[in-house]
Amino acid sequence: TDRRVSERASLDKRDLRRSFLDNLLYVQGKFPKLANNADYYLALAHTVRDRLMQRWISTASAYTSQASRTVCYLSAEFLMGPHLGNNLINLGIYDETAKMVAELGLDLEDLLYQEEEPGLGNGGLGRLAACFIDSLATLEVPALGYGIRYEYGIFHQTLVDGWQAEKTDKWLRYGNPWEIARPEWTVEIRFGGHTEQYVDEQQRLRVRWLPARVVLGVPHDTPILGYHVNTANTLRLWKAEAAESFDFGQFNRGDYAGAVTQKIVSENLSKVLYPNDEQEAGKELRLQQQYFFVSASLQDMLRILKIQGVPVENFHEKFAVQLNDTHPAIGVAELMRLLVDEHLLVWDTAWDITCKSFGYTNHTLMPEALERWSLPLFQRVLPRHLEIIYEINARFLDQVRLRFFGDEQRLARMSLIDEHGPRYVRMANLACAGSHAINGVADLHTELLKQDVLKDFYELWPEKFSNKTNGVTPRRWIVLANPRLTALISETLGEGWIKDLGQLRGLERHVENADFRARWAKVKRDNKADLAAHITRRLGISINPDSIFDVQVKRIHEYKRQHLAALHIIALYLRIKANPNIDLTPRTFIFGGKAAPGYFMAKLMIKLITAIGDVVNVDPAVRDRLKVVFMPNFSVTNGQRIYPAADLSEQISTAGKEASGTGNMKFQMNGALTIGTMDGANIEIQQEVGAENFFQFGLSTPEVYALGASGYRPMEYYQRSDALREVIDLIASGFFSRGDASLFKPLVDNLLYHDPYFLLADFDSYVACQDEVASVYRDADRWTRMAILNSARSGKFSSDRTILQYCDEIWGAKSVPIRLLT
Ligand code: 26Y
Repeated sequence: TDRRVSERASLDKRDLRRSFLDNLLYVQGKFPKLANNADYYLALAHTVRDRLMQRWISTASAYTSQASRTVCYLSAEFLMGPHLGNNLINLGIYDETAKMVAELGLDLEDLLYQEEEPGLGNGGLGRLAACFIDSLATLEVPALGYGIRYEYGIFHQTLVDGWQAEKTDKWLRYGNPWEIARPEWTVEIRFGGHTEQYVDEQQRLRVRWLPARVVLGVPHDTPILGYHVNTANTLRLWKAEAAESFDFGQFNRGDYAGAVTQKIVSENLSKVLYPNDEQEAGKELRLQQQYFFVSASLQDMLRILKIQGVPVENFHEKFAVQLNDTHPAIGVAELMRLLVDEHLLVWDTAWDITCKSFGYTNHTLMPEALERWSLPLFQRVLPRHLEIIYEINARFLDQVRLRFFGDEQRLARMSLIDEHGPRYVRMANLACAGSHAINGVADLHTELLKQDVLKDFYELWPEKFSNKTNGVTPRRWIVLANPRLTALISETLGEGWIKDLGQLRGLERHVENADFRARWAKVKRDNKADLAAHITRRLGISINPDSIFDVQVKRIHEYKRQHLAALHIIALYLRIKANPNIDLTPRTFIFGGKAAPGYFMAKLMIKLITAIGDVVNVDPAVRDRLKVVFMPNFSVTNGQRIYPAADLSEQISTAGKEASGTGNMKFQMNGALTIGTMDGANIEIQQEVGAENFFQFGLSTPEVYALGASGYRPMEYYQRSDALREVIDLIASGFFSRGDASLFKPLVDNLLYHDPYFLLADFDSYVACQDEVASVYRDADRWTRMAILNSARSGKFSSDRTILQYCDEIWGAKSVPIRLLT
């Protein structure tokens, strides 16, 4: 048996092949003649999984025996993307495996595309969590990601007549080879009911929570392997199940249907990811989801503490618990409940432990995204937590009262309870009060938090605030997504850059080397040809790979201003119509992104883009100088095809609205130039690459604020700019909607009479900047130099850098190298 174990862990090509065929037989129950690509994918996934096990076990064993601090990243979303390719890269067997399957007549890429990606997130926040756990493992930091195992991830987007349509994401349909259920570590999570006071044996007054129902949380673990290290950390996602013992009463009374209904209600908890981002919905099930995974995770930490024989008083020494936005902020009240009600600690000790454990990351400046729960709803779901929040609030406001004597308005603003009108629990205030560290996700964002959204908290506790500019993992976003660029960079610099992205600076020395530039340009050209072929295959649109690939992929939002890009396309179209022989640099506009299903304006923005494409792509007068493509179902998988093929990265949010952006970094690493506003991390990208290598336009944040304060009248911009007026008039006329002038009226009227995101104010500046882009692109060599410098100077935006800062400045966590157990 020893030999079997080592063979199943061996990275040798012959053993890989033997395991692969073995798994096809013993896991899939197929022989090669009958097997399809889905079978081969699963056989390969199991082959790779076998090779993770030894690392995973060795890691778990090392963490159990050592007293090192563990990072617990609490996030309602983990947008992981497919695991197989990433694990092959991190194990260092990608090329070997490609050869091995090729010898069997298979194409590794085809097998990789069989994997249904776990889309357990909406966008930036969920993908950031995924990049962070990759970096934590690569940096060998003990860490657990805690979240929800949604049965349905983010919906699958299709286009029907140019409108978004949603389909459920049945990602678990064919099973999930990457997870292992751990039913032995199931926990109970309580909901509803009421509380009562009692006196314990020591004559102390205590509170007992008598819940109305109990749901089980069953952990499902996925190994997260670091790059070329033995560390395999764990992503632990909770699945909700019915507590059997609870329906038995009903069952025995003959209420079979009632018992089954109870089961369904319980299992609904982890059924579906809410597809809204940046727009608070206040749904009861969502609060239940949040409490469900947070309570399960904190109970799990207490279990681990107990195994290790660490007293609960030392909780904060063992764990650094990070709140990914306010979605898990109920954890502050839950840890207090666990420590005070269940572990019988005195309040002050429990509060000290809680504050030392939690850190809070804010991801938004948009008021409509700040989570709050109506008091009656909160009371109904979490009666004990409401009492605890009242107690936290009373003590907290006492502190504020002393510091800011007589400032009643400040008290009202800082209170954990919003009492203007109907009352709400404010989750950001709870997160701030219960955390020792509060951070934003880019320099500008953190400054705006301090000056605006969290100003009162900053004035009370300036020392708690810091910035942690976001980053993304170069393993997935360069090595896996862009093998051509990876080969070129590694031939030029060696492979050190993959773990130390600052080394990309070494490319600067090659900018003046014409041969290097030619190779660089060829990589981009080949990537563009691949994407063009993909688009033609899937959408039937022919694409010129020598045109500028001008790309905007991200969630659809008014503040992200995809419709500003749409206005620019129409302006170019109008130039062609006015002057058919105009010498225009050919462009392919590529859009992708999902709209929240209930967000009418975002869905109308998608329709506008597809409607423009329907006209421009077929008008013979355009002569292929413009193409507009909306790629359906933007996802991690599709992103991996798109970023490597982009020339121009559109980062055009209204200044002061995008907390950071992370797509901007993925484009930059892959050698795209950015056209962007001075918003989020764009500012830091420009600082790194230099203003001469960045296309900047638009109002700055102070200018946006000033214009808003002075009474912005978008109509004046419409009247003043001929180009803008013609564009708006053409949409309003029904030209893009087969004469139906009413279709885009809500969008047009919103721009003319409100324009809350200042599109019209930024239009002229955007178009002028785009003209500059077109003229620079004509000098291919100049463009390539700029592209190389963009990649060369992207080192700052590795999530490894971000995570090292969190470790040093917030978590106090250190790397623990893992020795393989044999
Ligand atoms: C409350 C609920 C409706 C909600 C659900 C998801 C609210 C917000 C979200 C997601 C927010 C999000 O993805 N924010 C993005 O986080 C990125 C990572 O920090 C930033 O780069 C990006 O600017 C920000 O919009």
